[in-house]
Amino acid sequence: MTAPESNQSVESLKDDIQRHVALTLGSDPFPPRKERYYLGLCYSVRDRLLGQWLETQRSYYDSITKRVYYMSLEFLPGRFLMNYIQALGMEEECREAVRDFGLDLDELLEEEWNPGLGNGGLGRLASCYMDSMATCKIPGYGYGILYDYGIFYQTIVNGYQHEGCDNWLRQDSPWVLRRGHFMFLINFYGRSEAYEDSAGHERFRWVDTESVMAMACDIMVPGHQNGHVTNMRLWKAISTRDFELEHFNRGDYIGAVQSKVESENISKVLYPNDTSPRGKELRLRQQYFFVAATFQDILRRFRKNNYSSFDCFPDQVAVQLNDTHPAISIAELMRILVDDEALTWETAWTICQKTFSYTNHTVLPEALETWSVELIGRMLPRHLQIIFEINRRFLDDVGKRFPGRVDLLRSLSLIAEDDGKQVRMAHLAIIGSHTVNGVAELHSKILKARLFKDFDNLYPGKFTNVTNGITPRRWLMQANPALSELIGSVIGNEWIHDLSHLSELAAYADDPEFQQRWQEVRKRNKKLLARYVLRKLGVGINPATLFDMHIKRIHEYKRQILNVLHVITIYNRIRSGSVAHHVPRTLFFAGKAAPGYLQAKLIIKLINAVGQAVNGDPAVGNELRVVFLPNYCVSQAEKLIPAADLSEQISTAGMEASGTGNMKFALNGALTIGTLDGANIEIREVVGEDNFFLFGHTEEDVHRLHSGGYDPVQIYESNIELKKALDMISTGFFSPEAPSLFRPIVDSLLAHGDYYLVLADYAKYVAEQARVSKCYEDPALWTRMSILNTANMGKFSSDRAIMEYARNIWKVSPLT
Ligand code: GL7
Repeated sequence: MTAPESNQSVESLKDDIQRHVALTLGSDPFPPRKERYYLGLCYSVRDRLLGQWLETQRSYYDSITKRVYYMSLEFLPGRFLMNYIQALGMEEECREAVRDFGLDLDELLEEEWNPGLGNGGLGRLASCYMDSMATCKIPGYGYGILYDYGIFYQTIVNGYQHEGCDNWLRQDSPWVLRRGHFMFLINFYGRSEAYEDSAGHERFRWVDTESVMAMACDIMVPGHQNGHVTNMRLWKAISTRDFELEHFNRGDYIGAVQSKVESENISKVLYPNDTSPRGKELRLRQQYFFVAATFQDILRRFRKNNYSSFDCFPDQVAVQLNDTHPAISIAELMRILVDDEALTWETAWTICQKTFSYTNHTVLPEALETWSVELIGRMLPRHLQIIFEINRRFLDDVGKRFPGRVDLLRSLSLIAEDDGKQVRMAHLAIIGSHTVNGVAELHSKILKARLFKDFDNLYPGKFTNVTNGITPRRWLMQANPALSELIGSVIGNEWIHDLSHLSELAAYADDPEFQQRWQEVRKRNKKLLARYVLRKLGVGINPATLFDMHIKRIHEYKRQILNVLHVITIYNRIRSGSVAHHVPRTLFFAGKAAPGYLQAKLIIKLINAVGQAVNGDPAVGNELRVVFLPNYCVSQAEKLIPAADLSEQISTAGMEASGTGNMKFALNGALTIGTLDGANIEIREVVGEDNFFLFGHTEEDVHRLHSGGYDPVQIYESNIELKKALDMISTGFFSPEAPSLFRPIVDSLLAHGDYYLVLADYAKYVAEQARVSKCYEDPALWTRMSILNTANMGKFSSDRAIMEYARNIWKVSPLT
């Protein structure tokens, strides 16, 4: 169902916008003001989707269909307004309606704040998957937390990252529908009490708990022009009245208010690490809060269908654990089934294993979540008991199958003993799920061959791969309207629903006229970006230069440092007059560093310091520019990516699980310089070796070098350009006011063994960058490569990924 014709007319839109300005906002519609009309438009668009949303939700009930619960502590949906407008197919009408009021739609769109409810790739992936679930009509929901404060707002002050509050709900979002009547009680702390039931069996109950309420807040996620609207349900913590009353009765008003505030802290703020924040009590509270609320909602729906037995639960419910953040779900479902529903342990466990599947998103050891036994025991005493019992039965079983293998028991156990007793959440997720997947072929291979090798031996077939994907609606259609239009003009618009159609572009790769149009679009995008940079930073950049982009979280494994070393090398070559094949470049960096990750923050300062030196040096002129764009977020990515010539995907091989920025760039016609890591490998496979700039050690090399024998100092000593660049950093060339400021960076590379193998890959990287410049000097060649990148990206649609999950893991079919 699409919106009725009458709803879609420009006149009806205009009426609605003014009605909302007057009657919803209580504001005078005259003269038309941007902020007011922006909201008026939001409400008018929302009205047009609500009917579809209600109908979609009703259709789930009517068809008694199996549903997917995508549980994720992070979502990065980006701005909603244009996404909703395009889903309704009403872009032209909206443009015209606001134009008639003397306003510009693109300007209104800029009014919207980005909901920063995630850290990076993992959260953005969840949002791409929501979009694809809606577009592919897979019945399901997203579940998460409505944080009052999202990822911090980054500013750059004197080259340093500063973190500000991201109070995105300050002005109430028109997209968040608060459901005051959907409230669930969530318990914490207390103790587990044994008792005998009427049949004389020992049972347990969780008593003397403290509680908080979870209130449902819904956000619509529309499919693309298909009338299907999926729901994203985010929980907000609300203090319980009982809790308050206790204090009020004691006459302690301030205490009552304080305890209310404290309990509501649960949904206050997103943890800003891009790996997991370890050992933080509030973080575990967030995890359990959202898990417990979600399961009450799942059971409410299950019961509504009047099932006679829980045996059919897995036929109705598929739960996808997005990383281990929701893994406590496994203990929670066991608690519900065993304690509340009085099922036997064996039956409950079978149901669990048939219900859950788990996606792993990282192999970095520091990101694998563990919680101390002490903390879980205190906050979730019954769950700890259940985890111990799961572990006891599991290890019993392993012991029987592999007698005498104490080493195996130790490596597989849910409990790590080395560092105080810790619960390994990944092990719980693996044991409690029927399927575990990695997010790119290499990553899934590493899970099986290294990280979870013993589990793979134990459960052959449990581990699989689903390569990540991105939604073409946001990352091509919305972000790059000019390129979308050009593509549409030659191959039609079916790619919006089925990205494999892009392959039809390959036939035009050498067509001079099409090449010219392709270049014109790219030039236009670069000009738009240059204007944006000028507006934001007051820095002028030249759109005729090669736009080279490294935009993602700042992390040592992503090797922004390697890029900086290349920049310094080019800078030195320019200064010394030896610039073979140098093509003028503008380097774009953007990304946030976790506030507690000092080395990453120092890298930001270094990028800015190098930028200052390079940009201010008259010897450099237009040849080289470095800009750091503050506060990287989804809408900034939408501006940057369509203007990129070169995409930097240069992580140490084996460390980037997949990457999804790499896909967004290639889809928009940027060429990639990258290592054989994550999804780069698969991108290179489809776009062709000739259309990809490859360098660097392989994952196996990295593994070997880490096992011994790697000597970065020797590389430093033997490479003059590298030595010079590093010496400049360590002796204060870029920080004359504090010459040793950047020493920790150089120390990590020389004194501390260069774990991320920056020096090992430097020479090959610089050489490959020279090849980039050489190709760029041949516009016909470059354009051909660019077209072929876009043409071959069909595989990386999140629609393909979602259909793989649906078919192979969730066993659900699209609604017809
Ligand atoms: C990540 C991976 O680092 C990234 O490579 C991957 O593309 C993404 C989605 O699968 O997941 N894992 C992770 O913890 N974060 C990621 O972005 C924050």
